[in-house]
Amino acid sequence: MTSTPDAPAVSALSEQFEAAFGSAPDGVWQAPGRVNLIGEHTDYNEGFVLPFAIDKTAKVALRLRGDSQIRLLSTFGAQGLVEADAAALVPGSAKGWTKYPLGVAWALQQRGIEVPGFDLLLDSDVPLGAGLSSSHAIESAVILALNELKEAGLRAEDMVLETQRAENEFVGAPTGIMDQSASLRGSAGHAVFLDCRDQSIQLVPFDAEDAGLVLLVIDTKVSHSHADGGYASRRESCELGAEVLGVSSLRDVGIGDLEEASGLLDETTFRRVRHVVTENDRVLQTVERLTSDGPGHIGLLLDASHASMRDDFEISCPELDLAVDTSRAHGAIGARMTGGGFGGSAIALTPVRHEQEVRDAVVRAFEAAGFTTPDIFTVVPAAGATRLI
Ligand code: GAF
Repeated sequence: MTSTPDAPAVSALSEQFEAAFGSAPDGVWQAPGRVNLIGEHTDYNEGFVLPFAIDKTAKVALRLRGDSQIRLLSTFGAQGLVEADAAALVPGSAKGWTKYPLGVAWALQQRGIEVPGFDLLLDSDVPLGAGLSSSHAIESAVILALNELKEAGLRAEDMVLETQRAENEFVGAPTGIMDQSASLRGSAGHAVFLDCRDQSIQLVPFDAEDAGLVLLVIDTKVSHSHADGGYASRRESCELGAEVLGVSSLRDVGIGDLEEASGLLDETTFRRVRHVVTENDRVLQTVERLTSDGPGHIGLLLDASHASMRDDFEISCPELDLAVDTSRAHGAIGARMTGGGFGGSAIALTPVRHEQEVRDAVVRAFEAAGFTTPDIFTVVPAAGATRLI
């Protein structure tokens, strides 16, 4: 299924840009958020991931300027008009959503691409802080726009690395390459099976509807940030594990090596390593099952992935566990937290006939636990980043 760009909304954004900045944008670009079906915290270990682009997007109307002034505005307006100087961008200096376009401009400059000032208006329906990668949706739309307008000739793989540089060095979040790969390289109706070692991809058909299923996203409303310590400390544990085991990355550790690894690593590091090693294997199994049998046959792998993140990697939280357990108890065939963890969203692969029951049960369970009411919606694999006008 394709998400058809909403033409009136795109013209409205263009008109709003003109009203704010005095003339029409050079164009409007759109990039989606993502859910990850499976393969968590494997990307920065050169492993495997299986995310897909979702039918929720960030749109940017953008026009290059003849000077070095950058002016940034959003339709949700929390920060008002933010100004910066393209010739003096400093990592760590920006705030809120403006970190992402400024980070991309800075990263391109580090690559030797001259980025002048620009005016930018952002509109986005990717929920913020929900673990659906609203930040990479903005970065992907902006890098696509600047790459095109500057005729920089970057390939998708290069744009993936430059948005990673923006996140790692400008924003200060030590994230990998999964989210922007899904956003930039996603395809309607498909999950993106990505080998993070060489960025090769295989598009794997994922049609839940055809299998009588829906993929529910349960946004727990527990907001998280990858610039907080939890994500970084997991990454450090993986690096330590690889160093002690004498490999360049945990990609080179197989399930058969785990027994020996348990004697070499401290208990916590071993559990972190075990998560990554078994998660890589689950991604491969999921791809195999999707290809041979379809989405109705991956439920147990999703469940096992969640258990591994909860118990070995320790990145779940009570709200995510409750969303997963309640979904399973009310008919979902598999459920797991998705994304970096410590909050954000869970996904629940649910037979259509149980969809309402799962939705109601999760809302009731959150109420009974005294948690904030979650947002629950369905997603389908949608197209990757593109220019709209
Ligand atoms: C976040 C990061 F941005 C990704 O790179 C990835 O590590 C993910 O957490 C965990 O799988 O979304």
